[in-house]
Amino acid sequence: MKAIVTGTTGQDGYYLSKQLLQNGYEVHGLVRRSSNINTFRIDPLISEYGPEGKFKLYYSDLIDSSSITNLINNIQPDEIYNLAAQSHVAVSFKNPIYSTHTSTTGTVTILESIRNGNKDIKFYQASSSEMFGGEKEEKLNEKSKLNPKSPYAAAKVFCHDMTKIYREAYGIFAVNGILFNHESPVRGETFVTRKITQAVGRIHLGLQSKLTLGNLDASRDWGFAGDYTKGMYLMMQHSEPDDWVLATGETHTVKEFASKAFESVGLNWEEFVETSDKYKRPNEVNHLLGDPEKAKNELGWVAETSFDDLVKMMVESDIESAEREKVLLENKLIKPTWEYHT
Ligand code: NAP
Ligand code: F7E
Repeated sequence: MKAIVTGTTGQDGYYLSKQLLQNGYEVHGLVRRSSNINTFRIDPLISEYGPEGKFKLYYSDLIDSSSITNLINNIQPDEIYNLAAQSHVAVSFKNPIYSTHTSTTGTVTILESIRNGNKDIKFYQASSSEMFGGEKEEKLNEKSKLNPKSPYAAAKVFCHDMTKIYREAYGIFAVNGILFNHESPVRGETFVTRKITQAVGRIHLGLQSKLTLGNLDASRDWGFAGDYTKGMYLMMQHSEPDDWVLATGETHTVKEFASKAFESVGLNWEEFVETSDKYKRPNEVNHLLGDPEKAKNELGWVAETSFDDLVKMMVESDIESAEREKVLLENKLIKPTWEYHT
């Protein structure tokens, strides 16, 4: 089996590529060119499976339609997982055109390539719980109303609808995975969970004194990314294409996450966390809670990692990172960088 994974250098790209390679797939990953090599997450996979083996990488960009179409035509994959996106909600308010353009152009380019080329290629779209715009305390499922509140979410709604349209109009096996927040030790450092666990690791080792956050009352249904990429794969193996929610069915506030993370190293979060409007959004999604019943019944998927285990896993990993950082700082091999992070 051959799969193309867009966004292979991202958090989900890492876990999904690893699981597909372990399942015997040939994985073709799309990497966008940057001035520094940005394959740090997938370097272990490159060492184990590539570049002459089953893990093959290509420079491409979602905006470069011709490169994507050429790759699909040349590789003739069985499955395409479209994970690439400018995925930071707060950044999408600052870069709305880029955020919209990358998601939408990339998705339609792939769907058009399948329609005009080989209609047997299966397609996975990375849809998001942000599309619901969660306001009240209710469990959200595949039938809940979409009410996007950011350029990021609006672009995802477009991609979600186009995936459905290509499924219904052309009979393409195109699925939407509506995923609630999922995190891991390789989560981007500017998402709130990782920002917190990274700070906890640094504070624990005396490398940082304060953590500045935005809205502490927002609540999210947080799961572990490695569980969710297994769900993506199961959707692609289902007999019929459809849309599925992946979530834990539990929600926690940012405050609760911070409290649990600091508590795990014996610290009281209130002594270290301060807030600033700088990290608040022009429009906030206040409450997200998913209902994963359909995925459980039809795919046999459940989120296996608990909230407590997720926090513990991320804090432990960030303590190890802080230990390495401390050695480098003490030997003046690096300079402190956290104040530049958003
Ligand atoms: P991520 O870590 O931010 O990874 C995004 C990936 O997209 C990276 O590989 C990035 O490349 C790539 N990318 C960004 N712009 C691109 C462009 N113009 N052309 C080609 N590649 C580009 O995100 P993630 O957490 O793995 O999420 C994967 C997907 O699921 C995203 O579409 C996200 O919107 C969606 N999603 C995520 C969650 C979640 O909680 N994680 C929930 C629902 C949906 P670089 O490495 O070069 O930056
Ligand atoms: O924010 C609040 C913030 O940036 C979570 C993406 O993967 O999941 C992610 O989007 C909450 C928000 O994730 C800070 O206001 C407080 O209410 O970690 P986040 P997100 O916006 O939920 C969805 C499902 C996706 O699809 C996205 O791609 O935390 N918050 N203080 C903060 N958030 C950040 N980033 N930084 C803070 O200092």
